[in-house]
Amino acid sequence: MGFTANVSNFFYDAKIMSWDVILTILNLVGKKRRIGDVTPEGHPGYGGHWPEFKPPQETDSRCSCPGLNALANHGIISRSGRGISFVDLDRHVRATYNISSTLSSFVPHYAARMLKKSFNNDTFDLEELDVHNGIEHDASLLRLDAAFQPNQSTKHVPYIEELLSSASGKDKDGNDVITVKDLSKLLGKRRAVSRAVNKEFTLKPFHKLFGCANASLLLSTMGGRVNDLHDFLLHEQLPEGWESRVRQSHGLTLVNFNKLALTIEFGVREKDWAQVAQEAAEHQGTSPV
Ligand code: HEM
Ligand SMILES: *[C@@H]1O[C@H](CO)[C@@H](O)[C@H](O)[C@H]1NC(C)=O
Ligand SMILES: *[C@@H]1O[C@H](CO)[C@@H](O)[C@H](O)[C@H]1NC(C)=O
Ligand SMILES: CC(=O)N[C@H]1CO[C@H](CO)[C@@H](O)[C@@H]1O
Ligand SMILES: CC(=O)N[C@H]1CO[C@H](CO)[C@@H](O)[C@@H]1O
Repeated sequence: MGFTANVSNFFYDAKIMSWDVILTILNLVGKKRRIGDVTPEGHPGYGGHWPEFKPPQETDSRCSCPGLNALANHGIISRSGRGISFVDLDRHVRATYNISSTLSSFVPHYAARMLKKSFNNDTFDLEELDVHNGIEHDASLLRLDAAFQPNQSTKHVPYIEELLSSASGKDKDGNDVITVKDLSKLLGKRRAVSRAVNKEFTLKPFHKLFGCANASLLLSTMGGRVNDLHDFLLHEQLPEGWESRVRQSHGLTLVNFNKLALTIEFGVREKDWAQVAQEAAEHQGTSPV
């Protein structure tokens, strides 16, 4: 990337970060939205009515991210998952999940840079996001490592079921809820096992944080609720009547999002899983991962 692009990226980042701090403070003083009044009027999903869910066709493009696949499965972005503009992605991620304008703009900008495309003018297909060690990385919660499953839109159902059944919390109605601790524990296990069984394993600190960042979205936007996560992770579907659990008036900011991600990261104890990892490596000859 040229010098001008770097300079313009720098100013973009600085602007976004300062604005994000302001939004975080405004969220502290602002009133939370009423339950049932989170998805903005005029946007798909208003009043809990999401456009029809249709599972993807063979030829549709999907990626490793359940949040984006769900947008395509409901036709909020193109159902084919192709020709999506970064600008539309920003807008729809923001309104569907009630993500702050700073976070919803930052991530697609990051993706556009990764793909060497223009945020304002270009489009992409969902599968393009799965460049290994671009954003997509090893030791994920929902997918096998790319070395074992090159097609990262393929869900690894046993991982998802393990995540859903790991929920140790309860909400006030007694429903199962996934907690920060549950996520730290499972990420520790994924890292230890992947490191032991995957010869091509890589996980830079920055990708560790990405993993936690994405995991944290399960807690913030989905409230960790297992009933909702069942549809969201296994079918990449927004449950009927669902709305984002983020109710702050300016949406989930980068500051809050990173704070939660770091809390998860600090709880990760890869060492606790040494035994499990060793056994997985020993069994590798006889069964897949
Ligand atoms: C704004 C644009 C977004 C982009 C470009 C994006 C991209 C990605 C990518 C490339 C991955 C794969 C990372 C890996 O290898 O584990 C991923 C994972 C994930 N994303 Fe997104 N995502 C976006 C928004 C969202 C939103 C709004 C949610 C809301 C729920 C979400 C939830 C997740 C989850 C739960 C994972 C799985 C993490 C794991 O398996 O460990 N994403 N995302
Ligand atoms: C994007 O398109 C606009 C006009 O549509 C043009 O002025 C601008 O230079 C383009 N930007 C890039 C980065 O290609
Ligand atoms: C990738 O996997 C998905 C879901 O498992 C499937 O629908 C799609 O056709 C696969 N894509 C390729 C290129 O094999
Ligand atoms: C960033 C964003 O879109 N925030 C929205 C969160 O939800 C409330 C309620 O609809 C909206 O007013 C905010 O604009
Ligand atoms: C919305 C969001 O922040 N998604 C993150 C998912 O994880 C990738 C890397 O794994 C990040 O780049 C995205 O920002």
